[in-house]
Amino acid sequence: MNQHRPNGFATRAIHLGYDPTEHAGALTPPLHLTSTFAFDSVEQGAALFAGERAGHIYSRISNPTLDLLERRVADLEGAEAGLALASGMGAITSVMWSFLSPGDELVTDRTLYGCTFAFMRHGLAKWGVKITHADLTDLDAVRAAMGPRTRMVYFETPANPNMRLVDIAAVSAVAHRAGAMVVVDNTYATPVLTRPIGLGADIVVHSATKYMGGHGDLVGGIAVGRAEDMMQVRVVGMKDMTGAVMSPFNAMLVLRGLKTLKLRMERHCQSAAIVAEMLATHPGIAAVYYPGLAAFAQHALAKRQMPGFGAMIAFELKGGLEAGMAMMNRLKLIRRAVSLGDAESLIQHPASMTHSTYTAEERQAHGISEGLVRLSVGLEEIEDILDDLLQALNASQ
Ligand code: MET
Repeated sequence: MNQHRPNGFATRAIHLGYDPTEHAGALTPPLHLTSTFAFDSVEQGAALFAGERAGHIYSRISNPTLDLLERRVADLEGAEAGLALASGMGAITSVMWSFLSPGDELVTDRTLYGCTFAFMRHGLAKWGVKITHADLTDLDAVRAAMGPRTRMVYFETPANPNMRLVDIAAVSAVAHRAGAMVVVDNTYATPVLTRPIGLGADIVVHSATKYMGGHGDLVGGIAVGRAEDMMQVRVVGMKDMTGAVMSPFNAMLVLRGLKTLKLRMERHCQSAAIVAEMLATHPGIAAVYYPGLAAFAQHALAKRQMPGFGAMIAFELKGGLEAGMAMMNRLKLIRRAVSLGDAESLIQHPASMTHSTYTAEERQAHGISEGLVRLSVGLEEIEDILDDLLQALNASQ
């Protein structure tokens, strides 16, 4: 194995952990489309099952194509080990089932992606885990929420859909003092813009469906953290509880996406900053939530924690829900679709789509307004994105 470890982020995203000379000179890593692995002997198979030998047994447990992806993402996130899963929710649920037991408490932010919120409310709570939604942007509230049975603190930064940021280092310090582990959903920022492990988080989860894959052609998830913790998620959460393993084919697509992740994020950030400025000065807009705007409530934290501000923007029209829906229906280029991080710009209405898992009362209590519009700024030419938004905004005034 070629031991050379390049330094640069993009270089590692392209080369790390793969040596063509070990694979007939193939420039790109082979796709191991296999469900099972043949043993040399019964004894060797038994030794693999007993954990006395390293090697692959069955693709629900590990697979060489996934292995490369797991090592690459772990490296990019600054973590010891990684695990590829069937979806972002597969990653989140496999991590939580691995570490939480009945009677444990989970402290989480007020705002979460709809299906994560629903899993806690309808999954974990039903199995005896107490869920406390605290305002994680307020350190006193974080301290007050911690109890003797708090096992995990979980949050997204920026949060889906309203862009709230959480100070990863400060919250991790409070959580660790109380003996809790910290799990961060880093899907919006990607390791290009935030590396939570270096700031104190224990585990990072991702929907690889989004920026990592980057082309809207797969559903996948990733978890990274300490080798020991990832082994626990692999052999308990994923193997025994969720079975949420990523397919080798999707792992290959994510490996391909990773090669251009940094390049794409640079362009995504550049275009989103221009769109956010345009929205912030448009007469039809009531509020814009984008961490890069000087007027963003947590702009100082954004500058400290993120070298770039991402390409997700939330905003509200002066005409509220009705005006927002009319505007979205007038768009000709930007697609009305959930998901994010694709080459195509995508727009959606959280209250009736991604966050319809909350009741209207819950949305209000958790800071998700009914009129909020969520935009994922894509990789089209900026002039075309602006033209489409402007024609839709101006027509609906
Ligand atoms: N997690 C994705 C999003 O936030 C898809 C959500 S709806 C099933 O857009």
